[in-house]
Amino acid sequence: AGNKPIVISTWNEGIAANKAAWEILGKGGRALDAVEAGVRVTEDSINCCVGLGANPDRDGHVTLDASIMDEHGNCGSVAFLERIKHPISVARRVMEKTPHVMLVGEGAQRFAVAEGFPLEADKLSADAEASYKEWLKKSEYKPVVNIENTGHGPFAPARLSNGDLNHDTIGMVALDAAGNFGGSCTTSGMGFKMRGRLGDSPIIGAGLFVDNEVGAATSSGLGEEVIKVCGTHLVVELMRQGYSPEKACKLAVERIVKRNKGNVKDIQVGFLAINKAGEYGAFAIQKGFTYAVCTGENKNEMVASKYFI
Ligand code: SD4
Repeated sequence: AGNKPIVISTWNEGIAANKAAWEILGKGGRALDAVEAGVRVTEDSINCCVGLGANPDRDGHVTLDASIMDEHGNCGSVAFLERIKHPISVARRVMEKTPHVMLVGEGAQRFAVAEGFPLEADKLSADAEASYKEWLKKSEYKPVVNIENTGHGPFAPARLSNGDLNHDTIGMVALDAAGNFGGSCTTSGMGFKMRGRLGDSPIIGAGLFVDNEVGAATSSGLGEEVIKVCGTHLVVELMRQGYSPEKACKLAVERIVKRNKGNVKDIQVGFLAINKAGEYGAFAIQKGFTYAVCTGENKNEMVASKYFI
């Protein structure tokens, strides 16, 4: 059944992020404001995969990617952004204050500073420092399935000080009381990536897509695979053809599986989506992808995505 307003977001950190988004949505606020406020919570927390506390690239620097989209089809993104705490808000400024869609690297940082965002120290969090030292021992460049919630392997994120493995790259989509969509996506990308590597998260139509006539979708996982099929644009276009959010996510996953000739046991990609009726759904390649669904102040819970294998 449909819900409105509704906000959904990837992985465990989605719960706290949804809560912040709901403070806006629950009062009749705009989806765009909600999805920005929501993922800022994740950017503020120390975790493996979002914000300045996250894992660095293989040269030891944290480089951040983010994108945002509103109900008018406006979008903004930043990529390869260093030393700025809230890339999602910089992405929004790119959308609202420049004639451009994307700013990257040094130019994105310069724009952020000119807009009043503080330039933070180039310093790893204690957790990231420990993970980086561990990674340097072998320096393997190999994607690990569901790294966000397993905590194992060469990309293993360090545990939080409270012992939780509660970390995430976050994508969030929302439908507000007025029936408008907004979406956001923010990440440090893949831990120990090559310097300069961008994933799907800052690419409109890959990590995030919103079309106010149809719905909104976001993704998590191995960004290269999502980019190759224009993943979230595909999900939204499938919903336009009449498929439910879950079915649209499933068909997009199957496209990736097919492109890889079925050899996907080492790849994780998950999509989630909402349609205009407020129905939501998700689908992933592998078991283990989870997302948070919030439809009320006390209705905010984790859901396990269906999966291909
Ligand atoms: C990327 N899609 O940079 C991101 C990483 C991610 O959960 O979503 N991890 O490829």
